[in-house]
Amino acid sequence: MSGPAPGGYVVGTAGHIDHGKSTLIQALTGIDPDRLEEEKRRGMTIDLGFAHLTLPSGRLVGIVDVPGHARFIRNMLAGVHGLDAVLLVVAADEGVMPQTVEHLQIVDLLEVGRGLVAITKVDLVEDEWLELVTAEVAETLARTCLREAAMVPVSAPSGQGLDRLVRQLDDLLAAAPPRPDRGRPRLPVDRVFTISGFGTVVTGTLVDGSLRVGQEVELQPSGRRARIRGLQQHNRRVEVALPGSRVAANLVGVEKEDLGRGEVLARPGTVVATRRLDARVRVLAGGPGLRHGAQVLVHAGTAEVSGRAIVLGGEEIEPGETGWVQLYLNRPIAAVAGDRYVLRLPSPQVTVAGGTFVDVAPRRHHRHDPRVGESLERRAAGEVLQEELRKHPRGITAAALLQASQAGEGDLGRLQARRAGQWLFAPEAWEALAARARRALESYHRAHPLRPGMPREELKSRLGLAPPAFAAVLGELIRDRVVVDREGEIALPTHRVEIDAGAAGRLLEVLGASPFAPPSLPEALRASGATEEVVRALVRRGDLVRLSEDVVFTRAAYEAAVALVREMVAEQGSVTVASLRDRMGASRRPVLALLEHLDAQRVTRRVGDARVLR
Ligand SMILES: Nc1nc2c(ncn2[C@@H]2O[C@H](COP(=O)(O)OP(=O)(O)OP(=O)(O)O)[C@@H](O)[C@H]2O)c(=O)[nH]1
Ligand SMILES: [Mg+2]
Repeated sequence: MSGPAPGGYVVGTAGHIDHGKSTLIQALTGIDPDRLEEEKRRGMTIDLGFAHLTLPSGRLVGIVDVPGHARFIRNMLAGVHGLDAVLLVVAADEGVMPQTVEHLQIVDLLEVGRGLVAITKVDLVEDEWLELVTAEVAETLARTCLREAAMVPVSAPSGQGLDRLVRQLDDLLAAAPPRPDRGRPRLPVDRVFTISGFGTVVTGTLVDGSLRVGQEVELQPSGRRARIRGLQQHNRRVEVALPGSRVAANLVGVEKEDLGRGEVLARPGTVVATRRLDARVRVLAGGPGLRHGAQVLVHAGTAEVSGRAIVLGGEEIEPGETGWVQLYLNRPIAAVAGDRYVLRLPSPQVTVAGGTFVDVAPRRHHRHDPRVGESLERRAAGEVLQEELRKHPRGITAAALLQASQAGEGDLGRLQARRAGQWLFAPEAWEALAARARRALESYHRAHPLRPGMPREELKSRLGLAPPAFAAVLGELIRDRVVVDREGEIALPTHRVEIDAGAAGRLLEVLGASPFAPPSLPEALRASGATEEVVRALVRRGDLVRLSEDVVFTRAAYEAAVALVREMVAEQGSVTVASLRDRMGASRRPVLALLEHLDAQRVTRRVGDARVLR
């Protein structure tokens, strides 16, 4: 059931300078992630590097290789968003060093949660030393979200341990949950370049939704519009890029000079830029703490923006504590609630805290108003509710949702949901449902062009909804004019019954040739080449009137016959099969069918052998 994700996975390296991150990636993938001339000259990674790998299971993994040098930590920070797992690299000869710790802190603040440790350069140390280093790494990991990460000793020159590392990575990713598709794709840009003949290309790790060739997109915070001309994943062209993978998008309508890190490519109008954000913050233990009013560097996605931290409900958040802050930025960033971020202090340059944005469009708060913290708590709980809602693509009742997420009734107010009766749907789930209904009806109309629509029961099973949910959903879909109700069946608003004019014309001609004594329906069908389906459609359109299984009149003949019956009843008081047959010059069969039909229509009433008008 849980095969590799179709879109792929993204893994990032982490670790101190010179510990062998890039060498390991090259040994694993055959791709040198150090692509800059300066990197080659200086023998170190300066900016993010990229490679990719197919694991034994078939999993496609995009790799982001980060620099270890403390001076390039901002580049590292641009590479760690949206990772499925982190590959922490610690050199056996040096052990845990400052950026081992700092990278780990960052990974921990971003809650990457899944990781693997490569102890590199084992060819340079004795076994006892390796044991000491392994113990030291385990102790360092113990206080972080990577406490359960496996450690694999490797050596790049000899290839020792590489197979095991690859297998461990495969196992690790097998346990990774599928990336959520929230119907709101975002690609925080981490690289921009031009390819002659193609123009501007941006790359990044795609989250929250998929992108498609031909789509109109918007870049935020700049607000520039562009169109996707082409997409690539791991150097292969794709029509659709799925969330949770490395993506290169070739854009029409923007220049390289207009773009850079911090821009987020998204569908127009789906992501806004903001300078004020409310956030839950965790301050690192052993650091300086976070004072009210502190100047900070905010790293989120691939953006880095300076601003001020307004501590809510106190003067300082102490090392090791959590609290609430309002971040007021010098420039807007494109973020959504639920995004993770890291705070650094500009001088001395140190990673101090991180957490989750809870509100990306907040007001200014009274710092000491206790209600602010409470309302943020509730908002954060709303996120929990939203998360829970996303797990139910076929809808969930409000009561069940509250129970599943342990939230209160009041939290429903902030929930972004589509309501259908008692049922709630995440906006993207609703969109998907409407799209499924549209697709099902499109193909139904194609297969049955003469039917007014699809029976409700069939649509219900196509949508896979529980009966009470279906009734509510259908009501909403009709209200939205996604679908319409045609004589109790469900159709697309654009569906018109298009009767095969040739066959229909011939049928009307055959039946109209002797209007009161038409051939039986099977004969008429044979003579005209029309089908039962055409008959039903002509009856629905009013061109034919069906009197019995095998007697069908044209509308004109029917109306004339009814007029004749009325006239005869007016003249003679009643009408019999025999008298009507004589006047119509028809055989008994159609006349009988006509009178029985008129009885059933409650136009006439039978009295003995005769009929009178009702
Ligand atoms: N003996 C030995 N040397 C290694 C091994 N792995 C890497 N090296 C050497 O260590 C040095 C640094 O390796 P890099 O891969 O550039 O290290 P890095 O972690 O990418 O460094 P930054 O990107 O600058 O943080 C290079 O000279 C490598 O050849 C190993 O397993 N054994
Ligand atoms: Mg490197």
